[in-house]
Amino acid sequence: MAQTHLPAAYGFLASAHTSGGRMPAAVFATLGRQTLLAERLRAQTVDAVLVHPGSDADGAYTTDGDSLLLFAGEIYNREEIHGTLGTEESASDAVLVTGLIEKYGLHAFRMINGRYAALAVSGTRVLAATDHAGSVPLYVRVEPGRVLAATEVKALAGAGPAGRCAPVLGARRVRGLPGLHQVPAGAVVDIGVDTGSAAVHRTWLPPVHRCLTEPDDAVNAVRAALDKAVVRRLPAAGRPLVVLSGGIDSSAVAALTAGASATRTDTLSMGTDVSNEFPQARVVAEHLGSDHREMTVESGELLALLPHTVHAAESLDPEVIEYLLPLTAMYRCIGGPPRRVLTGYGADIPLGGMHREDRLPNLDAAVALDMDSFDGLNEMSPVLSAVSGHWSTHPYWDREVLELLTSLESGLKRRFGRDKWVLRASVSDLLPTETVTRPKLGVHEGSGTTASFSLLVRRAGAGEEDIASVKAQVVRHLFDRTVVGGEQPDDIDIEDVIDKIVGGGGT
Ligand code: IOT
Ligand code: MG
Ligand code: MG
Repeated sequence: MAQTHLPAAYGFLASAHTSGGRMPAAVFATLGRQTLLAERLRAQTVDAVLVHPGSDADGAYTTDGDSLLLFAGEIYNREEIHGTLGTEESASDAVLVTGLIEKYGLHAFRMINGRYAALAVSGTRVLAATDHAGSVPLYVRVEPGRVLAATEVKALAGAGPAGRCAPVLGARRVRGLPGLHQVPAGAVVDIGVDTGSAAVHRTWLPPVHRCLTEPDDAVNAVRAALDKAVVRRLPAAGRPLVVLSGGIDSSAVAALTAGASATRTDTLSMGTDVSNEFPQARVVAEHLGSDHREMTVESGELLALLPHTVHAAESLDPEVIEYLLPLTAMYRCIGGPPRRVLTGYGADIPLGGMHREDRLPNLDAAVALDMDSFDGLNEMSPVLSAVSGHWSTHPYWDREVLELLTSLESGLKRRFGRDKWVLRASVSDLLPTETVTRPKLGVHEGSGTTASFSLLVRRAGAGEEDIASVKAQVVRHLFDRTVVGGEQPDDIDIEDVIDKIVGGGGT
């Protein structure tokens, strides 16, 4: 049986070919069972591996002799899709996507509000698609006669020489892995397998307009949209788990979860021996009556997980890695059977929360820049929690919530001297005043991660002015070894890496 509270699959690796060729080994950081498919379609053959949390992957693919669809992740606007297709309520997400493709062709992906990567093979064509945020990363390698695709690029690292690989114009190439491209966020790549042609079509773009909405209307709209996004993400069975810092973003998610859930809510906070936000999270947990757990990670152990974070996120951005490191450590400590985890991640991007900027022109410039530059950072990747079997989902990056938040004029984001004002006002009846008015603190600050990483770099002998560049080199080095080179993160000693980079002026 598939797990009813989890997606049917977390990821996949696939080879669609008209000529032949071996599929690379199924190397995933994602933990799960693997199901192998070998389908001889009319015009091509598909070999695939689905990685999934339940005992089967039945809801993650469809096949009918001429076409095959692979789907990792989940859809949040299932009801609307049922409305247009007339499908059964029990239809799997893969069945819904197949129905949308039959009706709309590659434009199907414009219709979906979800957290997914999909591969649709039909005739001699392959469509490779991500959700609007590219929140389940997807990579492709195109050569005449064969297309490879995978939700983790490390699974394609052993695909052989890139000599015959075709370019995918408009898609980012991957460091150290010639021939590989990442499918852009909110895009579908239309590939002709026999010719190796590839064209990128956009299915979503961040809004660039801003709405001069009445403050009360904006507050009500944010509350309604966020509530809907949270409800759509609750588990069908079992308790929801919210990762809670006690900041406004995750506290709002926890409050809406507790209000809508048929069961009690579990909340979880992480901290380190250096720093934590435990008192602030406890205030929220007590107010909501959640079953709350705190976990403390020793900062040496935290930093030792840098290779694991890069291995899971496949990201080269050193700042993003600092945000994701404490979250990686936390997900690893959850333990037990696979859980559905709701986060407050991503709220600061459309609301400009990271910028502590009170001048409205600058605030909107920061929002516009961040909404233009998130693609490829992989900060929302499900692999971060899936390395321990858990499924994470981010209500603020629900397509409807994200569009609404992004498009509000900056005076609603910064108002009465407060950042993220519209969000704070929208949940002020659900949370203690001290939570609603609490200033922003980033996870990398609250856990002491940035400070601990800097200290390690300084101890290795780096000067103050070199810290940022050393960190960037460390992240690149870890990417080269764990993602490109296939080394296990457990086998890498982070202090050794830093010593070599600082001592040798590089590696
Ligand atoms: P922050 O907003 O502090 O945390 C993101 C989420 O991680 C929280 O909402 C919460 O669900 C979880 N979390 C954070 N700290 C803890 C903790 N101590 N215990 C348990 N859960 C916790 C960075 C940031 O400030 O995180 N993320 C930004 C965006 C980064 C910038 N990216 C970009 N420009 N593309 C964010 O919007 O989340
Ligand atoms: Mg936040
Ligand atoms: Mg925070």
